[in-house]
Amino acid sequence: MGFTDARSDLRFTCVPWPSICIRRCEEVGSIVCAPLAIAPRICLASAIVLLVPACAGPQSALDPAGPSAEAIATTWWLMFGVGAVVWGLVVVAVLLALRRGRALSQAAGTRLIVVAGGIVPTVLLAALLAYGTYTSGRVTGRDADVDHVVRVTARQWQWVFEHLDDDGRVLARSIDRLSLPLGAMVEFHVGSDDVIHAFWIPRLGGKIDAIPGRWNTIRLRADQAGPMRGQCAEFCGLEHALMGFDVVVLERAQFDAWLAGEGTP
Ligand SMILES: [Cu+2]
Repeated sequence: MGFTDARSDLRFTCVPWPSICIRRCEEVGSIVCAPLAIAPRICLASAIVLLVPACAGPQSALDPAGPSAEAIATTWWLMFGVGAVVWGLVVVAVLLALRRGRALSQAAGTRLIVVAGGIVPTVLLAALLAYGTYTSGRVTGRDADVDHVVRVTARQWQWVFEHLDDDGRVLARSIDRLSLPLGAMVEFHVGSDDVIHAFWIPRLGGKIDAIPGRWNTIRLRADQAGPMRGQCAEFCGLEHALMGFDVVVLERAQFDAWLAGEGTP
């Protein structure tokens, strides 16, 4: 079932509703032609992808609880917005081209390719690169003053957290449960006993690799005491999916009491 467009000499195949009817197939009435049916399906798939997982929860990078995660989430939404606008413009351009049903002149085609295919993407990507570079300082906490230091050691299949004093002595130690002081910038020294893992608390910031024989550093701050979870973000073996940990954010006095062995988080 279908028809051949007289002007373009293209053969169109007809498919049934539901879809938007851009052109009419005379043989079967109000149905859409196959080349155009893809647009609403992409819309539906995009809506499902956006709505099903939601954007909140103890392990959501889009539910930030600190400055680093805030910078990442803002960048993500900015890129999503720009991508959505570009996608919408491309769909509109395709629909307009199909409705017109005739080719552009050589000069207009060249101009379109240079502007839409060269200048616009270059400007947009350069702007996003500049913004990403500008926010990278916030993401890693590079210039922040440090209030507390935690040594993080990953191993199959555990996270060991050691809270250090100014001389590097261990004040408190916990496994698969990380206690943090509310509103304090914490510097994490991240290493591994065996294979490469990755330390990641999505609500607080980006991930950083835990590499045997090396200590990587990242600074994160928790500004909310809400539920939080961390997860190994590097496939490290068969039990990788179970290599998560709880994050407990305590008021400073509570945290100090816990650190001194007077409380239990
Ligand atoms: Cu791991």
